[in-house]
Amino acid sequence: MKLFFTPTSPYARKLRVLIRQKQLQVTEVLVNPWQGDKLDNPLGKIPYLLQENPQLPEAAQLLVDSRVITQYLDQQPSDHSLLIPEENAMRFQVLSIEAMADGIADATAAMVMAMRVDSEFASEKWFDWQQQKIIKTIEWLDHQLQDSFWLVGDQMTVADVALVCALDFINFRRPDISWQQHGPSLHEWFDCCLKAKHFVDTDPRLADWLSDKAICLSQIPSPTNNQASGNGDSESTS
Ligand SMILES: N[C@@H](CCC(=O)N[C@@H](CS)C(=O)NCC(=O)O)C(=O)O
Repeated sequence: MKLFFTPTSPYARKLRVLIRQKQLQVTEVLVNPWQGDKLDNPLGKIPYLLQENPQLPEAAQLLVDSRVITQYLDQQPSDHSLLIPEENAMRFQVLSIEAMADGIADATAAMVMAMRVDSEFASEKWFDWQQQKIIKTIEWLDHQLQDSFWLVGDQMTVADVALVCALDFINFRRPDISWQQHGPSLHEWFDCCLKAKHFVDTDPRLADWLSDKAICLSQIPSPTNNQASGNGDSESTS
């Protein structure tokens, strides 16, 4: 299996934490959609996963969107417990919180993008609208932490992983958004979670270091990838 990612993407980080947590055998391939790397995902987005299972038709080997990929990875054989519970009520609660966390990352990425392009769409009102999505979701999630350390149930799930990645993405790209004021319990919880090894190892601030270490798309011999170039992340919005 190969996961195609950029080190600054909160969606990819969620998957990379999950891979480490479950000790799955996945090759992480560093790509840069903004610098012309040719991607298998027709949407031109990362992360995406290639299963490399010769028993499957080629089209079925490609998995796109991190929320599809979390479910796929969680179902892979592992000695570690599931990060998406099987019981329906908890399962959908976890998936819903994962979607909220990704929504926080979407709103943050949209603001980063808007600041980089000259867009009349990106008025002050539009920025406020994006920030309100983030703040209201954080306030809502802050209430979820009242009874237990984890967001759902009594062990870590994809909901926790996704939210830590999304909140750290705000800190990384929009540190001026003081989300901590709107989620004091979440703030304390976040600081504690962030110290865990898998989050430290996937810190987007390590991107420069990582680009030397990770496998680059341009180094993989494949006829479909022969136009690949570069691995920097200077243009990335994520
Ligand atoms: N919903 C998608 C979002 C993925 C996404 O937006 N990825 C960004 C990087 S963080 C991307 O590839 N952007 C390039 C583009 O949109 O062209 C997921 O969860 O995988």
